Amino acid sequence: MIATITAFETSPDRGRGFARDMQVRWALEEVGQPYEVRLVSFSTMKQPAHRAVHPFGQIPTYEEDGLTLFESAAIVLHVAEQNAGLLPDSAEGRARVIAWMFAAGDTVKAPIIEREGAILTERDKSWHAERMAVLDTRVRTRLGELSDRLGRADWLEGAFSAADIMMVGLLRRPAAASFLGEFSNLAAYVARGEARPAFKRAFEAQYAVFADKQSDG
Ligand code: GTB
Repeated sequence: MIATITAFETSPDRGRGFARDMQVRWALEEVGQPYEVRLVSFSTMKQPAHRAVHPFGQIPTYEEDGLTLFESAAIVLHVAEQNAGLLPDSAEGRARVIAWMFAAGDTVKAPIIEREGAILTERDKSWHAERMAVLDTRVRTRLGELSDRLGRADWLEGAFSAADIMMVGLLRRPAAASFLGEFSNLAAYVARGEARPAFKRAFEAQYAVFADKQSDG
């Protein structure tokens, strides 16, 4: 049975691939696993049928042979476990890749999401500039630490892995990407990810959803 994932019918990112179905699409493209996409509206996501698959009424989800999953990192890990190419052979290597996937979803993501939220919801506050300076420092510190660890390596843990899908996906978000000019190895790391044929296929597929909507008028 072909896996079905869900994605935004109308993504607020206008086809820039910032929504989390992008990481799932990328993983599926990397391993060559065919998949179908069910596009959902914001209201459909909140309906009981979708909530049965995703308790929080969000995308992406993954359905295959009676298995239903939510959370992009969990889906990417499942795809990586079912197919060769996104996890190292050794148990130690796999554990380290999974640690990096957690880092992308937690330690590195936290200051980036906080900054993103402040830009979206606190612009009109009298203390906005002061708070942004604090949040900018937090993002810079975390990206600096990531940059130090990556050093001159191409990927986080040896060969390209599921960890790189999650980390590059995070670093592409505007609240992080606007700092990449200060960290040349991270900028090159993101560019290396985006240059992969599987990334390009995934990007084009999600962009086509936006482009189709535009041509519908
Ligand atoms: N931790 C979950 C995961 O990784 O799967 C997070 C899932 C999530 O945040 N889903 C979002 C969603 O469904 C879409 S990706 N939101 C609708 C809702 O909650 O009602 C987050 C996202 C959305 C939009 C942009 N953008 O426009 O730039 C970027 C990222």
